[in-house]
Amino acid sequence: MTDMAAALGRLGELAIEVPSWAYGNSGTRFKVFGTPGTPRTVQEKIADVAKVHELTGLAPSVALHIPWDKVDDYAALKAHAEGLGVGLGTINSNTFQDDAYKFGSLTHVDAAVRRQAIDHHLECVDVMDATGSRDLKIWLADGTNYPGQGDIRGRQDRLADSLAQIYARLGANQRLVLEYKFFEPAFYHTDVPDWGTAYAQTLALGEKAVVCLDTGHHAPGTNIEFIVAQLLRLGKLGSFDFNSRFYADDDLIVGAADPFQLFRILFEVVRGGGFGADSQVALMLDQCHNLEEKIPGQIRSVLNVQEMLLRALLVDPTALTEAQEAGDVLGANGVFMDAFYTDVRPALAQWREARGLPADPLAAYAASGYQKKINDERVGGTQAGWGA
Ligand code: PSV
Ligand code: MN
Repeated sequence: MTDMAAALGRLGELAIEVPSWAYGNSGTRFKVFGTPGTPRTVQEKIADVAKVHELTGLAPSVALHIPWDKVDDYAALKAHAEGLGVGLGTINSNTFQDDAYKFGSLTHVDAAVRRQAIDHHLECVDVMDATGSRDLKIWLADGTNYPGQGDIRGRQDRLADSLAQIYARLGANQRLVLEYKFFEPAFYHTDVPDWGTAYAQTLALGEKAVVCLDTGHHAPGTNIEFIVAQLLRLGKLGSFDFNSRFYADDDLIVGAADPFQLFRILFEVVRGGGFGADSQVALMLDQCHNLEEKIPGQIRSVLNVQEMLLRALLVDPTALTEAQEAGDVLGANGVFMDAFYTDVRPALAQWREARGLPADPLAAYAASGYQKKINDERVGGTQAGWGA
């Protein structure tokens, strides 16, 4: 196994972008429960992100969602975030909550609706110019519910055309990140259902277009780490939306449902050069905390990624390659599993303390009084939510 000190030596490079919407209320299509202390504004969401970062050192930036996080002055918002010690990250577009998009957005048959959806993305790039964000992340709800309802091929062609118009607006250092999801809200076909489609569409656009892999967006049993390895190999893995799922797109805490899967994914990330200061792969969360408290939920999430990354870094690449090349099936598997089964928590606690961070960030949060403070302060107004 790789030496623990050597593995810990790489851990300081880990940064996880957190989603603004995780700090607001969310729920299922049956009910959105309110929670005391929930932010009313994007500024309050950012304050909560700053708390997560202060206690973990892991969440230096927050992804925004437009129009949920729309403000008049993005330069002021950036200054607010930086004043709290965090930055503004990916800008997420939203073409799934306007009546005009009932039958699609970037794929719609009506040129006027397509125009509206394209213009929304151009507005998002304006926001990116003001915030200094690198990435425009596009997840589309476009699809159909019944065979024959839409022209699958025509929709693909219109999608390509719409994306090209958005791509043309990007600055030199900006990227278009296309996210795929196999179903929901469309139940028959989805216009960007899989990594192959996202790959084909982004390949046609050019170098500044890459793919977002949301771990919750695959059919049960899918070998996600294979997709990670393949997209890294092809130079098209732009970002992750981490979360975990038991059934559909559950958006639960990353690593909660299947820690071993998270380990396998992070191993391929490290193996493929997707981790580290030189990597262009953005590690993000895309989660909702419907029942648990949101800030501890986010702390637990970033810690889960950190723990599993450290285990992945413990895999000895030389020993693994030797066993693989010798056809030593069980030996290779053993190298892998030894790292996975290592309890890294004591070493991590020491590592945190050495860096001036609390050994146990969740306990530190509970002791901080922050939750009581925001519960007391954030009274009145409208709690932020996903607006469904
Ligand atoms: C919808 O499934 C979704 O969760 C996508 O994963 C996006 O990343 C996110 O919403 C925000 O739009
Ligand atoms: Mn996502």
